[in-house]
Amino acid sequence: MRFPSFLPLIIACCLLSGPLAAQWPTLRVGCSAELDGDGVVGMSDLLVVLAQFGTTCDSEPPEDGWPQLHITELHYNPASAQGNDSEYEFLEVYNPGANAVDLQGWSLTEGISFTFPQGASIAGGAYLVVAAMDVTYSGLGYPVYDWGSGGLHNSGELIALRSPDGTVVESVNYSDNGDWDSAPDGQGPSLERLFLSGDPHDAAQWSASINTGGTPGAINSLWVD
Ligand SMILES: [Ca+2]
Ligand SMILES: [Ca+2]
Ligand SMILES: [Ca+2]
Repeated sequence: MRFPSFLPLIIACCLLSGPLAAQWPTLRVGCSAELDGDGVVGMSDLLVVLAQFGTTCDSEPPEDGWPQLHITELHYNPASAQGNDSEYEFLEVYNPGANAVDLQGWSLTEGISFTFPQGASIAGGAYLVVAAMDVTYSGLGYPVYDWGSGGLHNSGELIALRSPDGTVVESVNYSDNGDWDSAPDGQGPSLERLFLSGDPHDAAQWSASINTGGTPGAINSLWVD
């Protein structure tokens, strides 16, 4: 029979709430185990631990909130002359902050499904690329990750960047019609962000790159911010 790994904790709970509690000396030490705010390390703190048993601790938002990262480029329909979508599609993420951001547990969802692995990070002021095939863009001086299966729809779709607790830090519902520039839809350029203020769902924030294949891992060709 296999006992749960937290069994010793339950036994400790029972002992501390029983006769042993009366004999337990009251010590004044650094109280990192004082979890429920009543000023005493006791049974109620153990219950707090049990209630959160098995959860990971890296999904809590930092005190000043999740850093604002941006989706700055989408190459959703590379031209046939460049190659197949399954080899050349990418999206770009930009960190406008001064500090590096640990990306472990961050994810891209909706249109594609990708979670950044342990050790992933983006430096302050830097770009990274998540691609349909990482080898297409690797070795070019910026971090590249492979999103695995699936791809970016040629007619547009919703893409979301989420922090480790699932908060949508940024999303864009790009398109190839209406007010959206249609040139990125198979004519060669990527779809590039022009500026960061305002709503990323607004077509006015985006334009076709002046470069065939876009500007992966680098500032966008028509950047006006
Ligand atoms: Ca595509
Ligand atoms: Ca294509
Ligand atoms: Ca770029």
